[in-house]
Amino acid sequence: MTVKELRSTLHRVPLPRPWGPDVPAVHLIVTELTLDDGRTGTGFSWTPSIGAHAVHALLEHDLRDAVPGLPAHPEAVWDRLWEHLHEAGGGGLTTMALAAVDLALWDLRPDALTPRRPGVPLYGSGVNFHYSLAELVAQAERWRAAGVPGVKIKVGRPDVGADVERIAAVREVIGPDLPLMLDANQRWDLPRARRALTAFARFDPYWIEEPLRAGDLAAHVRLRASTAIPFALGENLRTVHEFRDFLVAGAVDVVQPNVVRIGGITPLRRVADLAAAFSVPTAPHLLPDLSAPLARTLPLPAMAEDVEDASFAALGLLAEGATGGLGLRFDPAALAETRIA
Ligand code: SMN
Ligand code: MG
Repeated sequence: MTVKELRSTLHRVPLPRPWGPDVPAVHLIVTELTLDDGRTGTGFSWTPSIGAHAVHALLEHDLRDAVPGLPAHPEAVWDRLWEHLHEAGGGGLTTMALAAVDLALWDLRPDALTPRRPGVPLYGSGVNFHYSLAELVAQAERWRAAGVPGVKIKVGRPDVGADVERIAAVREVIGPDLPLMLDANQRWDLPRARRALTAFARFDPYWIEEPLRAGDLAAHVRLRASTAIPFALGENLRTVHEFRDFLVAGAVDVVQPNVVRIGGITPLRRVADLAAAFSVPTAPHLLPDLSAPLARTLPLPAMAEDVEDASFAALGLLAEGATGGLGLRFDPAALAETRIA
């Protein structure tokens, strides 16, 4: 069985709850991959605001003519296409484009998401850096009412005291025992990270996420020596090699590959297998429609995350009656309405 044709479209989808003044919408690139027997798989790539047109261009100009005749096998296609695109970078835009092909190939496999376990906890994840204290507390109250098994909030204000005030308010709402994750989204340098984590320790953070610039392994190793708070990271690592280096250095406690940025299910599984060999669990980053089902297929899953009002379902992009291996069916009318290229 071989691949016959690849097509892709680009979409801009407004967020009902913007992720900040600069992120009122997210971008989605949808692929249709047809095999020589006529079967079609649907894949996608995704990015909040940066790179969507470039990913679409890579698919149209550099991948569309490279896929016909390839075996309909995700592992084989991934390695071939990664080499094909590598001149433009081993990870980043290239792997975001590759993901759209890889996911379409997995969609053609009915066993793509066969679970190894019944479920993984789905924690409440807030893109709430721009929320006022009152809005943040209201969100924590929604999560408490929903009975979520953990919550995550953004930190990284210039004034550590302002972060402490927000963490204390959320701790107060959720109680002393519920896992409370903190996500700095790479906002600190080493001295600021040390100061902040010292101030946060009394709230018993379940993990600190992306305390430093994502690729700066040496700084993570140095920060590690001054705090016992576990490190979660990986949404901005884009190759298996980068994950390997963090694991070997002992600089990560929970890996968080993003299924799109890493290049699809094929490399995400390679990362999760590698991490499990280091006794490090995997929490697939974002994309709640896929991350939770994907987490159930992994050797050592941590929690999966649910960002309020951000799933494809919540964005009105899905139709009933999914039949493919990914369990997603995009609504043709919603795709037509949001299409920009
Ligand atoms: C996050 C990153 C990108 C988009 C939404 C949310 C965040 C998370 O870092 O980990 O949930
Ligand atoms: Mg994060």
